Amino acid sequence: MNELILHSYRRCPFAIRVRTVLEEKGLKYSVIEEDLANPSSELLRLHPEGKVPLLLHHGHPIFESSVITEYLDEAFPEVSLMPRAPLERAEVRLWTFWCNELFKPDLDAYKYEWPGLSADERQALLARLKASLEKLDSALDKAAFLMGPQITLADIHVFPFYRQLQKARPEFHEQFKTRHVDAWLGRITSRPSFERVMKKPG
Ligand SMILES: N[C@@H](CCC(=O)N[C@@H](CS)C(=O)NCC(=O)O)C(=O)O
Repeated sequence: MNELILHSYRRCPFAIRVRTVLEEKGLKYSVIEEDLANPSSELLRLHPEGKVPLLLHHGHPIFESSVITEYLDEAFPEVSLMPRAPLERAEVRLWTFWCNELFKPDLDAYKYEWPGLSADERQALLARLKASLEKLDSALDKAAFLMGPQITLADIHVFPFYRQLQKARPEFHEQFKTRHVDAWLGRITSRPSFERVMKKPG
């Protein structure tokens, strides 16, 4: 049985998290590229919500992107993507929580709901996004990556969402000043892992 199989979708930011970890660790894996409008019967059977990413390790299903990435980091510790100190490990998870629970919902609203928002809602949304991006920018003013000089799961969990926002709205840079975040994204996307992560299937 193939050791690592990932049900994925190339442009899904959650799946990009997992493929980045697999590539950064230099692991061999195979990808099942899902059609999200018509998911495979295996994905529907093994994931309670029928979503990607879903990892099979020796046939054991693991889902939820940050559960998968932490699992891979523990199962394949040679290249470590988590700090050792408990407080720093908590900080990585706080970045993940911030991204999933606060940043992403605002990004989605900015990308998809903008035309239907009232002037007050737009103002409130822009203020929250600005505060979020300032938080990221000031963390990245101090070091190359969110937790210091080395890439960790904090960066890997957050960057696909910032990249998505940057690509989705061309006027983005007129709204927000994100010099350090842009340099950070460039550092991540110029790593050899990223080209392989975004390679077209087939
Ligand atoms: N919380 C999940 C979110 C995964 C997710 O939303 N995946 C999307 C693609 S980006 C999906 O599979 N959507 C299909 C659906 O909702 O049916 C994770 O972190 O893995």
